[in-house]
Amino acid sequence: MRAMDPAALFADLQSPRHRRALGRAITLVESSRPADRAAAAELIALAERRPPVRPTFRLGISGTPGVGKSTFIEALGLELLRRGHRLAVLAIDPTSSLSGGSILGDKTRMELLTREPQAYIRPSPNAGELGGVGPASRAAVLLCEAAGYDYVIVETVGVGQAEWQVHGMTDAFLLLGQPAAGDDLQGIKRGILELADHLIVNKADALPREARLAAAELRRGLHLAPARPDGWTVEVAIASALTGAGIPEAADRLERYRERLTREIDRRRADQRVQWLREQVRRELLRKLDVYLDAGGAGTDELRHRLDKHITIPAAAGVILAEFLKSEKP
Ligand SMILES: Nc1nc2c(ncn2[C@@H]2O[C@H](COP(=O)(O)OP(=O)(O)OP(=O)(O)O)[C@@H](O)[C@H]2O)c(=O)[nH]1
Ligand SMILES: [Mg+2]
Repeated sequence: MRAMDPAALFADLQSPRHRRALGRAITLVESSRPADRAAAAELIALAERRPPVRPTFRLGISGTPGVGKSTFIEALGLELLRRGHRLAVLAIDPTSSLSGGSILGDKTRMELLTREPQAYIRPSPNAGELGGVGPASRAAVLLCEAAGYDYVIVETVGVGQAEWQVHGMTDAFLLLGQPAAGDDLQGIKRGILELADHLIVNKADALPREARLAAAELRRGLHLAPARPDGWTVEVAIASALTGAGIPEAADRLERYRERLTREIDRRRADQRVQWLREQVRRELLRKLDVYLDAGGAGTDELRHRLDKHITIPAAAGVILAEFLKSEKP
């Protein structure tokens, strides 16, 4: 593949060719090829320097495997399009998901959305590792916004760490539950429940009574959590992504949340950037350390030799780390 010109690609994002350009742009920031890294960094810099004029909204959606996230996003997404939004979805590709989502039907279960000109769906290939959010997800959100999408949804499978990741990169976090998923708050881990700005029990069509019970249980769980500093009351709604019941209400509620947030959106976005920076620094450090360990610095024989010399792993690790840090000094 020939090297990409980031400036030309960025210009294409704002042209009628933006859809194809967005696909290429996200592929570029997801690329781990050393040759792509500089171009990706330049593209991200361009997007950061030229933020969209129209305010944007970033919504994270999570829930245990099979809870109905994709079906819900399809229903909510169509509702958002009716309300005049342009919607981008960073979705999980179920064929690569640990959830073992059905392989029947559309790849992402968003068949109708896929056909909408005002919607863009990008299946993420890395659901297995981090619940669908990878290192490039933040950049992908930025690029969607640069391409004119004012509503960006990030879908993730609830695997513990993924919820924190998505919460840290979005303006609102919606957690989906389902009826009769057993004890302990529908399988939602405590701590995760408290991250949610919105809670919805899906599949109310199939098990209406159980859905109401599940909602009541979640409300009790929320009661135990400390009150939020922003004063927002987290409600637990029930809905059916399949029949569409409760979907307009969910969109209303999100819209209200968005209006409220306008006042403090700058602070929330600033927090997101700080987190992004931290992640970037950590990732870069690990990458360099791996290069060091793989290369001359401490090859396998060398490491084995160190172990013989120092006997314990912690002692050997300490020495190697100190040497690595010294080697990084200018
Ligand atoms: N009865 C009923 N079934 C639903 C509803 N929403 C989703 N489903 C079904 O639940 C199954 C899983 O739906 P998905 O939308 O793929 O769930 P998901 O959470 O995205 O799954 P993963 O991405 O694989 O974790 C599918 O068979 C859907 O048709 C609903 O509201 N009611
Ligand atoms: Mg899904």
